[in-house]
Amino acid sequence: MKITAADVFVTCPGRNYVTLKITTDDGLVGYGDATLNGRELSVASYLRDHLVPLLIGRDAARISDTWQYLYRGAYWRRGPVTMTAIGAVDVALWDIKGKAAGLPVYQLLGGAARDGVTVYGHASGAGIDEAVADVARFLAAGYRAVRVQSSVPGLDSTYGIRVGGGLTYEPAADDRPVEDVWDTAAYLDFVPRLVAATRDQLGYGFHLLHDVHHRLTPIEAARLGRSLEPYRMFWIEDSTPAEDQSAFRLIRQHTVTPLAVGEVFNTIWDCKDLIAERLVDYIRTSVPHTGGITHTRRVFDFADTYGVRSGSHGAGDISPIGIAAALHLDLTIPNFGIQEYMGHLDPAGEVFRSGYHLADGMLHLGDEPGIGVQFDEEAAARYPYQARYLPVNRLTDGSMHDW
Ligand code: CS2
Ligand code: MG
Repeated sequence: MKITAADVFVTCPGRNYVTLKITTDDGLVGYGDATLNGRELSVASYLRDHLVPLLIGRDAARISDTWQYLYRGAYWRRGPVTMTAIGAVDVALWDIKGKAAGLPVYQLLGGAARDGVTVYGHASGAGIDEAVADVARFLAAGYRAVRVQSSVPGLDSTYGIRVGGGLTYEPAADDRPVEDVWDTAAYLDFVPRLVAATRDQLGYGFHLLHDVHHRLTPIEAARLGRSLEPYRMFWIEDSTPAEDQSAFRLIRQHTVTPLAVGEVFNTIWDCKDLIAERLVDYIRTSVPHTGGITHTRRVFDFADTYGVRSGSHGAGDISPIGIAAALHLDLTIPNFGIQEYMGHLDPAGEVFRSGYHLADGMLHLGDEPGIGVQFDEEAAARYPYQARYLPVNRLTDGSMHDW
């Protein structure tokens, strides 16, 4: 089963996605998600210019060897671009292996360990009333877990708030990011009120989550965690800039609110201390950005040793191929925690046809062999790449702030 071709597609059906297609000499094709929000073309180039020539002629069945070859062989290990590119190759090869075996990938990973994959949805609003009403809408749709975000009073814009019926938080296409203004004091005063109102009005019969987007100092995060303790959060996410693992030691000393981090990590080396010291409760690395199924499985297995559960990142900038790949892993691991699920904008359904579906607050995979997502090249060509960026943050005095 030799690899005869590997092609990279960049498409923007509502937002940008990068897809790798690997073809073998016996006619099988496998797909991997190579999307890295705001840096899509870097991964496309890494694949086209550096990995595709190495893949041609390799045995598609040797997933583990190919992973090691690409990781160790680069010399410049790790980093989001490298690991997303390796992840796309890995998932495409798992897709091929499943198709060759006539089995969904989760069967190759040991079979289902649960009936479905519990997901959390993204509720948001321009203020408390709108946000609480949006949480209620998710609960009425059967979700068992909901993340709540709201515009912060006094700030012109707050990232993570849905505009209209849209499923994207990034501003319209532009060649540079918009600049938001951030005020930590206003945020810290507001969030406990948002969470209290959500619990007061909707009760405790569901899991409630909140994403801080890496914007606090350790002691501010500790204060937030403590102030939310009465409301039994499922987690607070990314409370401090994630590259400083030692920050979590301080947060941990002050609060029993569960902590989650990991969407910007890309290898086990980014989180091994957090896990081994039990500084977080959920590790949110994602299959596409963490070297694919092969490496993300190692992260989750290691986490299980320390009682840390998975919490896979699943924002809309992960394509349906990346989401499906995560679901195959979620379904099989012992320490599954929760899967984020934001969904995709309408035109994405013309390009990607996924076999998974949502029922009772869980995502369920179909029976198709492999990863189970079809990619339509002609539809993809109708939606060319558009430059789009996440916003950046400045404080009220004009200083750059963490985003
Ligand atoms: C967020 C994302 O889903 C999340 O938890 O943090 O919206 C994140 O900002 C984007 O995926 C970044 O590309
Ligand atoms: Mg997040």
